[in-house]
Amino acid sequence: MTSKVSEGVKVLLSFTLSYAILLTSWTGAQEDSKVSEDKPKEVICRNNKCVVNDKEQPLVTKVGESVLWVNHDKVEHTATAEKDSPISFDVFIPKKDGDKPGRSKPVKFTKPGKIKYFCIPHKDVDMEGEIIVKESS
Ligand SMILES: [Cu+2]
Repeated sequence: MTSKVSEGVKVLLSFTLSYAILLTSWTGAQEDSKVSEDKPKEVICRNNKCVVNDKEQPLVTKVGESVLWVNHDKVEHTATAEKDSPISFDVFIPKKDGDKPGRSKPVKFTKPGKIKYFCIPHKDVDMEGEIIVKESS
């Protein structure tokens, strides 16, 4: 009798667990697609580096989409396109305020191209990044 009860608990537990895992992964996927469709893509500034998905550079985006910079450093940065870049921008990236990271204004891309950019105060430590803007299909 006792073994039957514990068997039942085991089955119930494993069912609950797999359901929980399924639910978690489904929610994560939903959130991901929402981010890429409605919100600007984000470049993270950390330790005077521009980071996309932990390491990945360049950031690839499309015409009509926007990009902004989120700063976890206690110093200000800029995202400034190189002079020979086909698309020019120069945005100020505020430093973090307490626990709240600084956020730049979004940059919306209106034509395709490959952009190299840098941070004015940290060009000497190679704080730079690259964005590829693809034709929207
Ligand atoms: Cu900087």
